[in-house]
Amino acid sequence: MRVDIITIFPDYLSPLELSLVGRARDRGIIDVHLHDLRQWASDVHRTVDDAPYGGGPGMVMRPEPWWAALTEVSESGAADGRRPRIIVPTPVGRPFTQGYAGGLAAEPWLVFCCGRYEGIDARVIEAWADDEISLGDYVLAGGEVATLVMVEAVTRLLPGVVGNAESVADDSFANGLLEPPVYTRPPVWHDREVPAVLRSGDHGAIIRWRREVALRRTAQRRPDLLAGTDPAGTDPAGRVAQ
Ligand code: 6GU
Repeated sequence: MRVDIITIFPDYLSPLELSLVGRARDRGIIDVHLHDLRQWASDVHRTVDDAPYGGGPGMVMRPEPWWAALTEVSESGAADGRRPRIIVPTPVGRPFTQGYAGGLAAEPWLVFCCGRYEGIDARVIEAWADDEISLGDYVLAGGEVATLVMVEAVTRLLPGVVGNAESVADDSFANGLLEPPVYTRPPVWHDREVPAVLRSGDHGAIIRWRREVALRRTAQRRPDLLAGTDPAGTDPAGRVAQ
């Protein structure tokens, strides 16, 4: 999979050199390209923002550098007849979910557009974005951290990245339930015992116990998951509504 990230803070994405994503890059499973948006700013000051039409606080990212960046980045793969899926992280997007991550993992090429300030001029988004995606109901300073989250969630779904494919299939949300707690040795620690069933060797009983605890945990912490009212973001083929 190829991943392009356009940002005014390429250094913000340096965690992608580490750990699971870093190893996937070393092994050629994902090919990450970071781009500094200012390289497409045409004035001497490399300005990428301007005041909002209609007034109000803050600044808006100007359309010209974004348009030039997206044109050049998209064309860089056009020789292979490829077109990227273009994602804009934004608090006004549809929710990011495990199902949506799974849909992205099936794409050959993703482009993340990291906005700052009050956001990117809406004409860029109308013309270029396939999806506008939010991490949740809170506001971050820009799309960079959200992009880190999405790239990590997608990378661990790519074949060969996580050793045991079952550990991905069992993840919280993969089956609609929160995972049960886990334990390792020693069997007693600070007067706290590992549940006897997990040490019983009775595989059927262990499966039943885990399912029961997962259900109880989900009912207590995330009743919305049991109600099946998961918002539109789980549609892996979902495109931004125009
Ligand atoms: Cl994707 N971006 C920003 N700036 N804030 C957010 C977000 C994204 N998701 C939740 N808050």
